[in-house]
Amino acid sequence: FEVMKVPTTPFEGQKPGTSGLRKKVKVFVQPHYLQNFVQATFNALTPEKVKGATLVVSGDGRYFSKDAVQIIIKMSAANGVRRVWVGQNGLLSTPAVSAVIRERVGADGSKATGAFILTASHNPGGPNEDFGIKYNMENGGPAPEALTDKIFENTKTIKEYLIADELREVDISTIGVTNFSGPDGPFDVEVFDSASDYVKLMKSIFDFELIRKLLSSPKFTFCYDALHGVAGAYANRIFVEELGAQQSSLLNCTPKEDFGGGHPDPNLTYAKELVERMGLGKSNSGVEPPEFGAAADGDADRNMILGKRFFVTPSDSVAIIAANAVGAIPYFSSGLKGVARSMPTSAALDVVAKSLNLKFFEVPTGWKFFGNLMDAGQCSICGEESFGTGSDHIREKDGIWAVLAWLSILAYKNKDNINGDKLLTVEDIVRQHWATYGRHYYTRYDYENVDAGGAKDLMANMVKMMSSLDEVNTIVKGARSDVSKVVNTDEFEYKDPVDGSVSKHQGIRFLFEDGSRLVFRLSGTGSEGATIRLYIEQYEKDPSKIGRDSQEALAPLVSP
Ligand code: VG1
Ligand code: CO
Repeated sequence: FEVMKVPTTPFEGQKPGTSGLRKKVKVFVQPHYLQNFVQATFNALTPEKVKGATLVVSGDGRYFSKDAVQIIIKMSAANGVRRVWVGQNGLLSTPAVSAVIRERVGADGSKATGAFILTASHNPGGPNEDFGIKYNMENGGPAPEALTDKIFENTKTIKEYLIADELREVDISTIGVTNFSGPDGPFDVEVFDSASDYVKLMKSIFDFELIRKLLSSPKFTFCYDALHGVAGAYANRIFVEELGAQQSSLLNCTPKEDFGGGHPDPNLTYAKELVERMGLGKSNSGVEPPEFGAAADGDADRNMILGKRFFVTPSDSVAIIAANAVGAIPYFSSGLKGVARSMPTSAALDVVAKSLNLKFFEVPTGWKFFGNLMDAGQCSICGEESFGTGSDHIREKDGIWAVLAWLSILAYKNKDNINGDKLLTVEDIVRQHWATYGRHYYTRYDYENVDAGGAKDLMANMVKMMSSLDEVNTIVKGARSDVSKVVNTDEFEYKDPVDGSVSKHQGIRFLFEDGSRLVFRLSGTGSEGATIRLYIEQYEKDPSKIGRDSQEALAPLVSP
């Protein structure tokens, strides 16, 4: 093949957000738009690093992915990349990409040096919805801010990109290697099975035999909803083939380009079918709900855990996994190195860390901040309130891992009574946890698609207001007399303990005397306008008060 230099001009707004560049498909399909971003990334990585590289290119299979894979293959060839690895049909979950970078060894002994992940995660897909792209590094984790800043700078000055335009399209539906020959030597594209490497990794972490026993217990029933995202490509292999769950326990497990028209976000609002099935919906079908239910987002890095008629908050979930990991999960048998959560996530994990005497870290929102801690051997388990949970087995959050972690805890706690009359349930485990550690009532409000300028002004006004605690308390007390006093306000700032880098303006916090907390921050994953998030939390240690409905418990903090 030959290398073409294509002249181009910059596009505005190609700034990677919390997790890559996300825009409407209509924006991405403009001529040169994707190409500019990919070339800006190659340039940021520097030609020396790109030449001879082994790149993984795949994603959640959303609309425009297949075209994007071919474009990136052609640009990789032209930029001197040695080989590109593609999951069959362009499908790889975000956690699987991370696993492939870290674990997969090519037939010739090659290892991946990085990846383009094609996803807009939990955002809807289809011709009128979102597409996204992000770059992951050699450790399997998202590019750090230093690199994404450089990529953004490059997008503002880009003048040309390199592409092997005539390269014939690679059939990504068939496993195998395609060889090409370019000016710098050979270039290969290898299409491989999307699930094998990931399944192998999961089997090395968990006791599959133990989980299998739980799933075959007559008292245990299971349900998994992939919301038509890429998790479906793994659910069948893991839950049905490896662990013996029934095929009928899988909902929406065929990956679709538009996620069946739905919003592939695993929460009580969007995972409607699962929520109904678990007995948490409005209709009462009369059918007894399963004991355990879970869902994933489009790229399968998020998870929602449900028990029968019971919702586990993500902040509780990570705390409970951390409290039970040693013992229940073989990977952690020699203990936890430390734990971490994102700032807006509730302090349930802090209490566990304190009681188990574990190293603890609070980082800004976004998984990229956990990577350094993990690489430095300081953190084993971490999580975010936004349905993200994971560990240092990879450098992304991992939806299926979280489900396997919960199944492991259930299997372990029930192991001596697995065929008995009554199993310990998800709800039992959560209530026992609250009884031991206290309960963090928690909720989050999202004000979506508001005017971007207005949202910025609102945040700026709040920063101004913060300078006077008296003024803040007058407003708070004026609204509700039954909440405690604000004793501190700040804008969260993080200094990475490993590389010393500083991230500022990560959210505005109002900390109350009784440990309650209000946090405001602007979302960094939307594709249009702005989204303001408000996180509300209240700690209750009194065992007689831990069983309340969370909306009711939080009402004083929520209602003006
Ligand atoms: C949201 C969540 C954040 C998460 C991010 C990516 O970001 O709040 O916790 O890491 O999405 O998740 P933001 O900036 O919109 O609040 V995913 O599943 O998109 O990779
Ligand atoms: Co996601």
